[in-house]
Amino acid sequence: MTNNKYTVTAALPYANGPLHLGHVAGVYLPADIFVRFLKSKGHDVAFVCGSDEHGAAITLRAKKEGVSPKEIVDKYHTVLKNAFERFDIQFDIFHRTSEAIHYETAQDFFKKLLENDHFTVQESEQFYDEKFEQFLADRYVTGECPHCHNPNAYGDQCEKCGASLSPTDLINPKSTLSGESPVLKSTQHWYLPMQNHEAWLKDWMQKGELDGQPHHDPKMWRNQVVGQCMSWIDGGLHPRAMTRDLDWGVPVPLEGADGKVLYVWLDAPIGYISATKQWALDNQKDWKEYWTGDRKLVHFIGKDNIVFHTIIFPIILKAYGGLILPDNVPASEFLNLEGDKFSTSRNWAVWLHEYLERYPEKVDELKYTLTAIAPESKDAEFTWKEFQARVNNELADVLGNFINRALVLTQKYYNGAVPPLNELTASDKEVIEKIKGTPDKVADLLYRYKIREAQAEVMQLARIGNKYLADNEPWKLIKTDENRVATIMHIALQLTTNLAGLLAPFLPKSAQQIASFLQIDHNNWNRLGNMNLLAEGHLTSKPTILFSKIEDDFVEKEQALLFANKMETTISASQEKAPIKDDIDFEHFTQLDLRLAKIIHAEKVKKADKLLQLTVDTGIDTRTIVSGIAAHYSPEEIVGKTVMVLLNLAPRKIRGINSEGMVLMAEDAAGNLSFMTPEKSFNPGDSIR
Ligand code: B3M
Ligand code: ZN
Repeated sequence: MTNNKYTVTAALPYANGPLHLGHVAGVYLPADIFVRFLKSKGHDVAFVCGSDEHGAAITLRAKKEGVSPKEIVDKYHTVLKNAFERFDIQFDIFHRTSEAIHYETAQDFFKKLLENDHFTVQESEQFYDEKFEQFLADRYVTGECPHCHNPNAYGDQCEKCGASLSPTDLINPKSTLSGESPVLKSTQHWYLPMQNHEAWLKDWMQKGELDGQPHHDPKMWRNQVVGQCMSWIDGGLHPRAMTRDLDWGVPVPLEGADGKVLYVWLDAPIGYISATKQWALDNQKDWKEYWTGDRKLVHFIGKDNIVFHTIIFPIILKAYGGLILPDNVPASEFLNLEGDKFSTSRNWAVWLHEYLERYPEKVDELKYTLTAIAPESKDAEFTWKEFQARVNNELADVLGNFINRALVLTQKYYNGAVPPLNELTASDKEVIEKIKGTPDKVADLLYRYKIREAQAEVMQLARIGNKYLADNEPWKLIKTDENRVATIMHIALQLTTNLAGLLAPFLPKSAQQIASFLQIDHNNWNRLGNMNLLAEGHLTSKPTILFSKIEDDFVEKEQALLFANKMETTISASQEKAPIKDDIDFEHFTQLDLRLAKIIHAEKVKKADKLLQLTVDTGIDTRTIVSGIAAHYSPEEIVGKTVMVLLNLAPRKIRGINSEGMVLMAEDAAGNLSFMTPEKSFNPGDSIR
């Protein structure tokens, strides 16, 4: 066994809403399993997490709810903390980045990096809302996407075509604060020149070396993590602003920097360190032991946080000096739900706290299912049918059935006492070999962050136990060969005891129940793989049923709830119309040349899954228009349609195609699009007024 020391972090959830199963399956559950295993192996481990309480995600939620950011983070920090506790995720500390110790730590990082010339100062033009007298972070600017013309694109990204944007790319940008057009104003920020770190980052990521010394085994990293990180590096790293003009966040600790705060992705990862500091204070430890020396640092995150944990934070840690860099960043892919992506805005989610309110007694059932389908290397799908199958066919029919039989028969034949082990058959020896070999196999998988496979190996041992009893039928043999039954039951009980220890990281509550049936302490991994965990004569107690089956009406109820929530959200969203834009005068309107046109050809735009290239007959000419409707229409089905177009929109290059005009579409609350087609058979070139 390695005696490595570990500091394990789990991505700090934004304190702007509850957790859904996708968050749990991808980050918090695998991290908790890994840490429980390490502690059971006797490793020195610190497991830190906490609420991420700054950034636009928080202030936008506060604005939406008409309360202060502080009220938002106080509310959701409590919701998050309670949900983790009830789901039995055992952080050593669940801290929060609005605490003073975090401000001090983050400001210390900023000052030290500044003093050591790791920042450059740059003036830049940034959108400013004159009514609110506030600079606008990217998410505070919305406008029309220049690529797909989505009218509600954000300043950093268009959620419809996926394009990453800068606020100045938007057509007709608006401030989300006042709804008015923002002005560009010069502002000063401190930038991290990431390009200066490309060389060592490449060696670190590709060779596992740091400053010419071996640091970690790059083969242990998940391909998608290295791939995403290297594509960023190969694409060329650029200076990145590490401060923002916001009134909510860690203030920049400099004279004359009023109104400026640290960029949330500078401050949040430092939250892992401030959480460790607080935990060390609470437990009379030295926090530096957990961030220096030969300790392994492991960050459990979702894939949308990879570059922050493999490029930006490592640069900050290295620039600060004397601190360890991640030994591994096991990032997960995404979990989808019943055929669609989890979506907070469409309320397409199973919220953890709501599940726990409905089924407080089914924590391990959910843990088992989410681990069994975990999106470790590719996106995965949660369905209530899958949940029912995993619980009924595996937990109840295999694991629960085996444990129950082993203990009930021991009560029945031996009043609970462990019988002697007599002469062994070949099949006995095979089972004993499996008992001896499984713990190391599971441990090796866990050390390599293959948590889903590790759980499957444990379940395989339960399957072997179940089959062993079914094949040997001690309930029949007991009438004719008591010696043989004693051996069978002895082996079954040793297998049960090994299972209790093996299950402990994955299904802690169930493992504890099994241990209480056996009257043993099960949390010591290094004792596993033995046939002497229970002495002959040791008294076990009467078992209870571990897992009750999930009936069909459970599945139907949950599915109905999901669709009802979505419908409710869609309806309420449809009632929430976008605010009417500012008045324009008549001559402005007359400048718009709106006509009917016929689509005479359509084709997909290469490498742009949202765009179609249309050829339209305008009655005056034939021209090309690029339109963001590929997710809604196929090229074949729209040729011949008469549609509304804006002819005199200045031509724009979109993905290298010269687009002359815009096809006008209606869009509903759920984001569906429809052409505006005349109800009479008008012709191309006919005007619209
Ligand atoms: N708050 C989670 C997210 O991007 C983000 C993680 C911070 S870890 C330092 O959803
Ligand atoms: Zn777009």
